[in-house]
This record gives sequence, C-alpha cells and structure tokens, in this order.
Amino acid sequence: MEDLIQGIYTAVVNGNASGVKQKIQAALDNGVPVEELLNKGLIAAMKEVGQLFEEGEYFVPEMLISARAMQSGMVILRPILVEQDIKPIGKVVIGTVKGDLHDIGKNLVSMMLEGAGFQIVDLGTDVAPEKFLEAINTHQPDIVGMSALLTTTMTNIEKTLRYFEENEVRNGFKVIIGGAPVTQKYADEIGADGFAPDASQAAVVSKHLMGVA
Ligand code: B1M
Repeated sequence: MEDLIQGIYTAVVNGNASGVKQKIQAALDNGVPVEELLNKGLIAAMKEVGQLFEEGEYFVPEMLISARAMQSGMVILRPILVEQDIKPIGKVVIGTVKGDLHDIGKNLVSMMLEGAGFQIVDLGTDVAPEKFLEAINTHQPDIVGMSALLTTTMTNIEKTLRYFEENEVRNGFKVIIGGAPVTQKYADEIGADGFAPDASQAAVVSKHLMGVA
C-alpha cells in the first residue's frame, strides 16, 4: 500500500500526469482509502513541489507541470471525495480583479491551493466587485483570493474590499491577495488578511489563515 502511495507522490513531483492517473486507479483497485491517496499522495507531493520551488530547485514551469499532474489525479478523486463526503480544509473563492486579464499566476495559485486540500471556486479574470459578492453569497467561502498583475488594476483590490465592507460581508471570510505589483505593505495598508509573493506561499499563508499548520 505504501508503495502505491509513494508511486503517486513521485509521479506528481516529477510532473507525470499519465503516471498519476494510472497509479491512482491501481491504488483504488487495491482498496487504498481515498483520503490516504489525497493526503499522503497528492497533497504531500505538492508540499514537496512548493519546497523545491522555494529552494530554487523548481521554477514556474516545473511547478505548473506538477500542478497539472496533481489535477489529473483530482479528476479521478473529486467525485469519490464528494460521494464519501470528505471535507476540504476550506473553501476559496478566487479571481483576477476587474480590468485585468492575466490568469497564469492566479491559476497556479488555485492549483497549489487545491493541492493543499482547499476546494476552489475560480471566477476567472476581469472579476467585478459585484461578481465577487455574488460568489461570496452563493458559496460562503472561508477565504477570498484576489490577483492583480497591473499597477492600474491593483487598486481594484482595495475597491473590492471596500465594496465588501459597504455590503457588510467583510467579516465572514479572510482575504488573501497577490500578483506581481502587490506587496505585503499594500496588503497591510488596505486591510487584507494575507499576502503571498508566489503560489507556493499562497498555500502556506492560506493554511495559516485557516489555523492549520
Ligand atoms: Co501583460 N503585463 N499585459 N499580458 N504580462 C505584464 C504584467 C507586464 C509587467 C509586462 C511588462 O510591461 N513588462 C505589464 C504590467 C506593467 C505594470 O502594470 N506595471 C503588462 C502589461 C502592460 C499588459 C497590457 C496592458 C499590454 C497592452 O495591451 N498594452 C495588457 C493588459 C491586458 C489586461 O489585463 N487588461 C497585457 C496583456 C497580457 C497578455 C494577455 C498578452 C498575457 C496574459 C495571458 C494570461 O495571463 N492568460 C500577458 C502576460 C503573459 C504578461 C507577462 C509577460 C507574464 C505574466 C505571467 O503570467 N507571469 C507579464 C510580464 C512578467 O511578469 N514578466 C506581463 C507568470 C506567473 C506565474 O507569474 O502572474 O506574477 P505571476 O503570478 C505569480 C505571483 O505574482 C503570485 O503567484 C504567482 C505564481 O507564483 N500571485 C499570487 C499571482 N496572483 C496571486 C494571488 C494570490 C497570491 C499570489 O492570492 C490570491
């Protein structure tokens, strides 16, 4: 059983999507519990990928390839997790703010968060404050994530936060922000709960916001 899980772990770290699919299916056929596959296989492997990125061993392309391999495994596991009512560690509504069409970084953040055990509701790009609010009311997230890549659209993060306050929903969730022009200083100034400079740290900070190590 440990060999099967180790195989999944290695396939994710190596970015081998077809290997992940085959090994997950083999493990399921051998009766390995889905929670073990998720926690010791996919999530543990993505944690390792995050560490390799922080140590400078992996760069964005390697991280993307591993994240896609992890997601190919999630395609198989997701319906089983729903069926068995296995809860994610939290729900994240995420989007790139109004006026901004950049989504490569935001997608990578979503994948790393999913790899860390979060359920993701991805609103895409050019997300107006009203659309964030609608998603908050529908999905009741634990965390709202906002990404901005342009100095001109970064200000829409603050506008969206103020819109949440005007609509009296701001206290129901934590807010994490990021993107090339975004800094910890800016996050502090506008009252965001968390900032991450990259996708790996976004997973660490989000878990911290949920009070999970
Ligand atoms: Co645009 N663009 N772009 N672009 N683009 C930049 C951002 C720019 C720096 C290029 C430059 O001039 N050197 C510049 C911004 C300048 C500024 O504002 N300071 C720029 C510009 C000006 C523009 C246009 C205005 C160009 C034009 O039309 N005149 C235009 C704007 C369109 C719009 O959004 N309305 C535009 C368009 C585009 C494309 C559509 C062609 C394309 C986007 C494709 C896509 O995303 N689907 C594009 C691209 C690809 C880039 C560059 C080259 C790469 C961005 C990227 O994907 N990086 C970029 C230059 C650069 O960064 N070298 C540039 C890789 C990605 C993994 O990193 O997105 O930083 P990044 O995400 C990181 C972190 O920031 C962090 O984690 C991620 C992963 O580690 N992070 C978060 C991101 N979101 C987070 C959220 C979090 C936490 C962390 O919590 C929720």
